Amino acid sequence: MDALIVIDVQNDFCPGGALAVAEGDAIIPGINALMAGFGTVVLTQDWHPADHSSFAAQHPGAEVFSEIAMLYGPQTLWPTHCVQGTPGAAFHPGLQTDPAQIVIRKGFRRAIDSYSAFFENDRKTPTGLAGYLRDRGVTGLVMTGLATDFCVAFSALDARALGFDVQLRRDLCRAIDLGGSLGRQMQAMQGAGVRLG
Ligand code: VGL
Ligand code: ZN
Repeated sequence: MDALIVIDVQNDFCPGGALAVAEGDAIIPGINALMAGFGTVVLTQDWHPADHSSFAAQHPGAEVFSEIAMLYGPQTLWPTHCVQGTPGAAFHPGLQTDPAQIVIRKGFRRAIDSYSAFFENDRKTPTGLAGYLRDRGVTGLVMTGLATDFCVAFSALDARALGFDVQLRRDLCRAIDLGGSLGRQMQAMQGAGVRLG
């Protein structure tokens, strides 16, 4: 059985938002149209405390989009985005949320970011989504959402490592593309056996 995974279709990742992805909202009608065909629909929601350590503003003198070393590895510093309970963290109003059975929130611990729907950025703290999917008999995932080269790619790569069949709907994703990140992550996903469609 297949599940539809919809990554971070939130106001802050859409045009006008704090970390806007170009055309981020263009994928919404296509994602909505897919939902009815899946018995399991999962939404993820980037959900940071206001002082989250991935925000450049928490590191005096640090530039937005620069990279720093955290205890768990390199971390890109982002504009303040998706702060818990703010309009920017809400799902885009155009996204259908009623068909989703579960919302996975991630990035809620101040000291650690979480791009993937499966593991935090230490690559080992699980969100619980793998167990949820396995318990429901899900073996294949169709991946959509924002951003292709960060949260979607990390989720797709972790899903492959966990043994799921993964299809990336490139037409239903949009990228940030920071310093060649989109090309690198597309290569990584192809190498890991993510199917592009
Ligand atoms: C994301 C950067 C920071 C994403 C989330 O959803 O791809 N990117 N937080
Ligand atoms: Zn974030």
